[in-house]
Amino acid sequence: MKAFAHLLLVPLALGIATFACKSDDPKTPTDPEIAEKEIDSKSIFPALTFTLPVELKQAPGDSSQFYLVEQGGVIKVFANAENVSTTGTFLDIKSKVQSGGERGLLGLAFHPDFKTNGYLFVNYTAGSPLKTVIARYKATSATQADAASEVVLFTFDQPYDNHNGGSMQFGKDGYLYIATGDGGSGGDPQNNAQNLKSYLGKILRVDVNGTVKGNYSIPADNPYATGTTGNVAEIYAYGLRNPWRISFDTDSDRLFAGDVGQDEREEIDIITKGGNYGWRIKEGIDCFNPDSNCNAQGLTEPIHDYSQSNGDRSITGGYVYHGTSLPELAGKYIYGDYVSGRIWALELDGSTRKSNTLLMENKGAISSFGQDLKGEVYYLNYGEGKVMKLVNGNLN
Ligand SMILES: [Ca+2]
Ligand SMILES: [Ca+2]
Repeated sequence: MKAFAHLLLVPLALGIATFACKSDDPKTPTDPEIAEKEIDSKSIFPALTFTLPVELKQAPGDSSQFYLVEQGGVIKVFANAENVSTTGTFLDIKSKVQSGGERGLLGLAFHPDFKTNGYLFVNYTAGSPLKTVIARYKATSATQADAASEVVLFTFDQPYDNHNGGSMQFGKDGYLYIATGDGGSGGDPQNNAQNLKSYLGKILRVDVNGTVKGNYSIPADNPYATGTTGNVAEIYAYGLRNPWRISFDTDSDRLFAGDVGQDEREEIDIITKGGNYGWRIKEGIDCFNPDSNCNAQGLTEPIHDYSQSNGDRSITGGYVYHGTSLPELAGKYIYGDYVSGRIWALELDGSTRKSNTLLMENKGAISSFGQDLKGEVYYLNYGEGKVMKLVNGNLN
């Protein structure tokens, strides 16, 4: 694993199978020149250092604080002020969480009515044999959730330690969208992503306000809502390998996913209901299994994909920028690569790619992006434990 040795940390890996490296000698980058040199990033809460940060969120309607998920099972809360020097523990469920490698507390989503009902949802790996748990907690205040308030919505088995997805977002439809990985190993040996009877390799969608399934319901227009075929009723879309970070464009309401590739290609998908995003038949735009002449009928191609040949080996999906401080990024999807530390801006024209611009390089192990309520974009440096913000390099 020569290519990753410089990271000096256990890779969160996000689906980087340890046997997945084909090129030990990454080629010289061929990306376009950094066109938007004024864009930089800075450590925005310099006094704060976190342990293996994997998620940054704000609660609906409250710009005064941030919530940061540490992979080991803790959610920290802190004031949205550059000079902040202290954090609080919003939730500590370390005792429930199996963490390490790609396992851990991997996702957080606040109920759209969090201010009134105090509900938040988490996605973590637990137990032996390993499973993913989707659970609700209740906060007693904006700075304290009740660790004893867990209500499990559902769980599903994880056949391997890696590829656990974990990202969760609420749509404007009020439903909770959940990204799951293909279960793990390499090459999806169980063919889970194409199996509609498996929770793995999917985008799931549930109604957290319902009780038909106990503590949630199935949206009536989910593709397999009736469950009569034996297909998983929670499925919204399928054919994903390890969607590591999904987000809604707060303007267009489109759902973006960064799907981590195997040995060759990383991809960005716009997720639509019932879509099949191809894995393990395809990896990005290439056939994977079989490795040539694959049947791509009915598969949705990525909106953008890139080769791993430049040392970019693990996409981290981000957010569509809607802030005010960097107008040149308005409406562009900001994403990065965990291994190379590069960050790009993808510009779409309708549903086709217009441009893809390299913004920054060597920004560390980018485990996640975040977006505040004003639309500004942040990312997390996993190894250094820092919250970084995209800023105007001429002003900072
Ligand atoms: Ca797994
Ligand atoms: Ca795909």
